[in-house]
Amino acid sequence: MTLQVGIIGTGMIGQDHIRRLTQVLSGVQVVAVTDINLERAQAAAPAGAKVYDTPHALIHADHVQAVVICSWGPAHEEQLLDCIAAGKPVFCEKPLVTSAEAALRVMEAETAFGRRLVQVGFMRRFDADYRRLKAVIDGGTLGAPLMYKSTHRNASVPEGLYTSDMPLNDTLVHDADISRWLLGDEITGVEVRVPRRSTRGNELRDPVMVMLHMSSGAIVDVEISVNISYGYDIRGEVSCETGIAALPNRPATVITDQFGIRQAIPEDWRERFIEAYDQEFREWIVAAGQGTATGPSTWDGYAATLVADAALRAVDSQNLETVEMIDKPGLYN
Ligand code: NAI
Ligand code: ISE
Repeated sequence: MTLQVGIIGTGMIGQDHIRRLTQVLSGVQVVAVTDINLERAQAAAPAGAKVYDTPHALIHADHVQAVVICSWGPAHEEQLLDCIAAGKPVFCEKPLVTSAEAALRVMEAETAFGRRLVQVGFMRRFDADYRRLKAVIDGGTLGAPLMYKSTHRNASVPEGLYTSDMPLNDTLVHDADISRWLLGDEITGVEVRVPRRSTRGNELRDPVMVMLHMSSGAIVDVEISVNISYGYDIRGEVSCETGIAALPNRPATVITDQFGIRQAIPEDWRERFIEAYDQEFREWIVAAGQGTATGPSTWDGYAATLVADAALRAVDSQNLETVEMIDKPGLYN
């Protein structure tokens, strides 16, 4: 069976997902696209796909069996609620939504529907290296995880479009989600420190150091730098009671020349996580074909949103800001 999907938002990641759904993966066909910029939607539409004027029209079109949301974060809530109202499985790029209240509204709609429909685009959970790292932690041979260091460096971000809140409410959500998943723990508090500012981002608050306090007592320290220039560098190292487990350096051709011996560094998230995004969609296609979702859920999107909110409070207060979650609905167990 071929899953017929509609894509909302045909910007950078929307185009990359269209490429993987049309040229890389099987069992799926992009049959519809839309964007507030209709010219961009027309240009990105693969052969045979219909361009819709609005997300609502795309979501409710009979030939669209499942939806992929790649629009900006503030647009996600309305589009998610519309997909749930239509009873259609939906893959939504991170962040799920941009406020805790909005996350609760999506959760309420999904729990009332009675079946998981929403999958959030936390692709690190599908990355083979992160999965191996988790298997070591879960295996217990190194004892309990005590500390985790999560390094998240972007070569650059679009000037003017990427604002000072975004390291904390757009970028940090990946580190928050992977920390909860790797350590099997919940985040209960957030601290933020702002070191000397990089001049490369002009007035942008960059870099930031974030400390995530976990319910077990473990502490996660996150470095976020978004204008580091040399490449997209993602690292992770877990300190356990009797040993350390870390992500490997990415395999890359070793170049030897007059500048020394070196390996290329990925340019951005598209390159670094290419296989993770492929695997994320492989698993989504199977689940959506069965009318549901897998992996990161609305609950996980809610948790990451609470952490972003707490981080924004913490950067102003310079205090430890607490994260308080509602009781987990049974749907997400
Ligand atoms: P972008 O700005 O390149 O593209 C967003 C597109 O959505 C634009 O074409 C815009 O016109 C369209 N759009 C915005 N609001 C809309 C609406 N209400 N209805 C229809 N179309 C609308 O942004 P980019 O980088 O592609 O990011 C899109 C989403 O993907 C964001 O939520 C972002 O956080 C997420 N993202 C996730 C990544 C990951 O690693 N998982 C990497 C990059 C982005
Ligand atoms: C972007 O939206 C992503 O999700 C990338 O994975 C992240 O590294 C980047 O900082 C975000 O802006």
